[in-house]
Amino acid sequence: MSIENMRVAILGAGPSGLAQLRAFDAARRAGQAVPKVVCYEKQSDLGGMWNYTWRTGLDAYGEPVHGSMYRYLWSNGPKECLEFSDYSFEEHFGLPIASYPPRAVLRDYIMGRIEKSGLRKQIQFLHSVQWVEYDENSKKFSVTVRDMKQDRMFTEQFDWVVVATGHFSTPNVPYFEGVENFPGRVLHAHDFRDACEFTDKNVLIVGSSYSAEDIGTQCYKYGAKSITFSYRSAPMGLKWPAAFSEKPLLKRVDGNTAYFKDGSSTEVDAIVLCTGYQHHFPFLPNDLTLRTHNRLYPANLYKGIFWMDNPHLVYLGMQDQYYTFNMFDAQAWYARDVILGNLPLPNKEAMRQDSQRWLSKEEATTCPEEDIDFQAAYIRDLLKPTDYPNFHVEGMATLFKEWKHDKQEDILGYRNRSYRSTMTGTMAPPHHTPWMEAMDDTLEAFLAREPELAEA
Ligand code: FAD
Ligand code: NA7
Repeated sequence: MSIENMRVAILGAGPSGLAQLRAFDAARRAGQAVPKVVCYEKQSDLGGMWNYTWRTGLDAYGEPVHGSMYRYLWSNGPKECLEFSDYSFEEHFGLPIASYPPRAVLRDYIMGRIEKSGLRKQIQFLHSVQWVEYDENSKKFSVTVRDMKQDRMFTEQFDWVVVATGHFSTPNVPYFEGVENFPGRVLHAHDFRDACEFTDKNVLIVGSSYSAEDIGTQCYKYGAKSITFSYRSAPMGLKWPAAFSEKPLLKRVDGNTAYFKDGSSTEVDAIVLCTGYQHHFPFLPNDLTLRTHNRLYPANLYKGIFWMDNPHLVYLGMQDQYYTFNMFDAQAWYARDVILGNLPLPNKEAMRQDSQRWLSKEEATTCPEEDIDFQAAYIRDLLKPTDYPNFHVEGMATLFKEWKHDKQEDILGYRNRSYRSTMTGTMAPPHHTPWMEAMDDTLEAFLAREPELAEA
């Protein structure tokens, strides 16, 4: 079949799906023949997780709400570590900006690259993918989609399917004894929207990873009285101010009292379960479904991308993430080149062996610094054979390590730091307002040159 007659479905228009659209567009601009690409997105706009919604539970059309982001969310890593290699922050904003932007600023950046390329028209918004099936005889996928506005189903055939539906949307919600009688609010991080709800409250946060740390510090910033973290495996061990404490795993709840594994207890007004997310693909049959926990190298994916039992099914962005936007680009460029026939796919045994080598390496890492180096090596491996503009992956790894160190030193102040872009060489200017005092998370407030005035 000629490339032009081939059809590719991209499921999801978040950073991963958009990377795939951009990768095909770059090939087209370079004069290569490209397949017909259709992207189905269940939200009304592009941007994926970076779109804020006030909704929780189901959306206006009865589909599960994708968004897990909340008001006042600021990047939890330096923007210099997620910069696109083919579209720098300076190109987008026309001037250097501080290293830790709020959500709206990063969303604007993601969208800017797509709007500039005119790729929006390839996305069918308010279209939710319901089912994907593969037919061995025709070698085609049938993708069944719900047009949410019309409430109508239709099915189309594709030669390749790219799953880019994210994996931080379906909450993992453990049960704790007595929680059904807890008199205050109990929610998962997926449904957390506004820290102001917890002003003057004693908040218990279960979990010890990114969501726990960020929702805990955010509640404190907006006036929570105390934050108690409860960990399953290990405490975060950061230098917490007096209002914070770390406890072992929650054992049970009785009234407002939370009891922990070490026998201690504390009174709390609200419980936020920051207990992670599930990889969840309700639109895929058993034999095409990726089943994994949140890890740097999910099993059964060649190059972390191709479903080994049927490599015409591509998964993007399914890894646990230090690197984000530019890793998705590296994956999308690699997938594109395989789809275009520029890169060969080896036989199944060779794919299995390659995957096994990476899995063994991942299992041998012993600390976050080694995890960062592992993900850098993975990205380098993807970049080598493609024409994605080369970038200083290892330089970014150094920035990630600095970031880890900065957080260790000052969990409430690390967002005031500046880093140098490995893309443009520009040192980020300091932000006009320290993070703990920056209450306005709008793009306008962030880009303003004036410090934010503290409320009288
Ligand atoms: P997503 O952004 O989740 O996009 C997936 C898209 O698929 C969505 O648009 C969704 O609507 C769509 N979709 C899902 N199911 C269907 C379906 N059945 N049919 C059609 N469309 C569907 N990363 C950072 O780099 N820095 C940060 O500071 C940061 N903070 C984060 C904070 C939170 C609270 C969360 C949850 C994540 C954060 N991340 C952060 C990680 C973030 O997930 C990635 O940056 C990025 O959004 C992942 O892109 P993605 O395209 O793979 O998935
Ligand atoms: P992560 O990074 O996957 O972390 C999940 C956390 O939840 C981690 O601390 C787990 O503990 C904990 N967990 C999971 N199950 C349980 C149970 N049953 N009991 C107690 N604790 C549990 O998810 P996050 O939401 O923090 O981060 C995901 C993304 O959102 C990330 O990109 C951020 O930027 C925002 P463990 O350490 O495994 O024992």
